[in-house]
Amino acid sequence: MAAPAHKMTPMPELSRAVADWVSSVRELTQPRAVRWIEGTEAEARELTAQLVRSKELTVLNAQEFPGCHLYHSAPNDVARVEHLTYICTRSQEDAGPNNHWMDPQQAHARMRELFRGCMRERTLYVIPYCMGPLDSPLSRRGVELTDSPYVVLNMLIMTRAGRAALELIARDGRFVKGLHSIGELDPERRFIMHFPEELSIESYGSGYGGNALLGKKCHALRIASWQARAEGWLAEHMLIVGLQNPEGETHYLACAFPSSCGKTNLAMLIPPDSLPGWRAFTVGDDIAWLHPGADGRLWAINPEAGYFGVVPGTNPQTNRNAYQMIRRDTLFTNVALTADNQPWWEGLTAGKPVLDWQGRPYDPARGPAAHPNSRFTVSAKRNPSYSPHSEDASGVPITALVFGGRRREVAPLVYESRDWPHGVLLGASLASETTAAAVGQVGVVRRDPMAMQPFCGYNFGDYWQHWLDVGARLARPPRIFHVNWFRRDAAGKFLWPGFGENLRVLAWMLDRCAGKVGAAESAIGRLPIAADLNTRGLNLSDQALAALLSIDPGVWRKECADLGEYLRGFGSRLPAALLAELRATESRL
Ligand code: OXD
Ligand code: MN
Repeated sequence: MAAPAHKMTPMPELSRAVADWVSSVRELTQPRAVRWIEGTEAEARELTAQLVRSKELTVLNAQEFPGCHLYHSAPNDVARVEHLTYICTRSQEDAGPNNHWMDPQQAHARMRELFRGCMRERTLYVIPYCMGPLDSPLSRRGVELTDSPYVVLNMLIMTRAGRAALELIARDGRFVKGLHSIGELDPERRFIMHFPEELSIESYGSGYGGNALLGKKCHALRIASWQARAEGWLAEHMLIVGLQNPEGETHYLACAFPSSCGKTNLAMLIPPDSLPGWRAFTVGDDIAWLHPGADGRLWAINPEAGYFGVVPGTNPQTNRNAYQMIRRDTLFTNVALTADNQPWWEGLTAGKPVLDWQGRPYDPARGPAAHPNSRFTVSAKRNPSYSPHSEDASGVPITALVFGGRRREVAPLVYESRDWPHGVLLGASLASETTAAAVGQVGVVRRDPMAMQPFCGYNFGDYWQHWLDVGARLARPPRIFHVNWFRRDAAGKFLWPGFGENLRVLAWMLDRCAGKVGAAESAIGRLPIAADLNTRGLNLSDQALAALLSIDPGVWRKECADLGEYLRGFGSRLPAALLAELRATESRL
């Protein structure tokens, strides 16, 4: 007689805590049905087919882009909404001047009114997920409840979602609760609320990735940064890349850049022909969770399983890996379409758009064909440079941390901090021109410490102290660098070629970490000695290199004065050690 088929426990029976919460949300939101996400491929296929039938997804040209689909978001819902994003802690001081704050009770009451009955005629999806490898002690878990099947498809790519995650939740009992509804997609009825003290998130009125895929910015940065502080680690807006040198040694770097400043390109860097023997491996493109290890080093995991990347500008020259990666099994959001149903975006040299990102006949007078913040969602495993260590339960050891901004002037191409506390000052001093990733004016310089301005779930003053404390615990801390790929000359031309050529700068950093090269001490930190930076084969004049490595003391005195004013805004929460670092820099200037 055949053995009876193995019967799996129904998902609602796996965790009482999750089931109770789902029941209470069901009562509040009144969905027509509840569906628990198992995380199987068949389920993803079925949901995709359902969205194709309802015309929410368009199937793209199956010859050129097999398995790819296009989604149009509401035109008023195309970016993160920082002005509607709140940290709701009992004390306003704990959220800090860097966050919008609302009293938790008031926020809950407001959100309850929005959520009440909002899912009538809709299905409530229950998505248990794990941020980080399933078997890693560094991973953390959550459950997102949403009425958006588009969010489900994205979460299935971006996280380890489904039954396995729920089994882990059932075992350790702790999870971040994320409740999401697209609501009416009305910007007047849109809020992204975080309750770090309760490990919960409530997001209403937006279907855009950063506001709606709650595992990403909301959990893996805002809530996780709070958890990380309590537990002694760091949740950072950083890519993780492994660089293998011609001798075959691999070192990992974690690099923080503000949104749309080339993190995905750097994470997937293609070594130029002029640097033979180098290889790059991507561990993560947006978020790093950094844990002090027993060996005194800092170890990193990428909590995500996919990339939610900016599409425009991606082409075989700028990022061949990304270009190849998004040619199959990719969900595109807000790109344009060609006559033969291929996705199209600014930066592609082939093809012509006929429909713009809103599905209207393309008219250049109405602006770009693809939205400047149009996105791809794709599994990290599709990346040709996917690191074989991406799933390592212990993470990868970090040799160097890199902070960078988009600055036309002021910051040199690269400099190194004197030590960890000075490195924390370098991170805290990050400033960058704003981009299309968030609603608001583009191209204005704003302070973005550690590239975490939109993402730190608590008071920056406490956060910098936490950085100082973590560093003090590391017997073998990574070295800390600052880069600026975006410096321009007087005519507005970029001085540095960027993209794969950035490897030259990263190679210099690794030489510094290995003690192979010296550096020129300057008031702001250690600069490369020009001869140590490999510029062979680059069309870079001596004057351009000198300009890239120059600092203007007058400009820097002003920069320090501005930074000091900003830092003092954190009052008594500002670590004295950070102010001392700034004073030391000022006196050197
Ligand atoms: C992102 C962002 O989407 O930083 O990664 O805005
Ligand atoms: Mn980001």
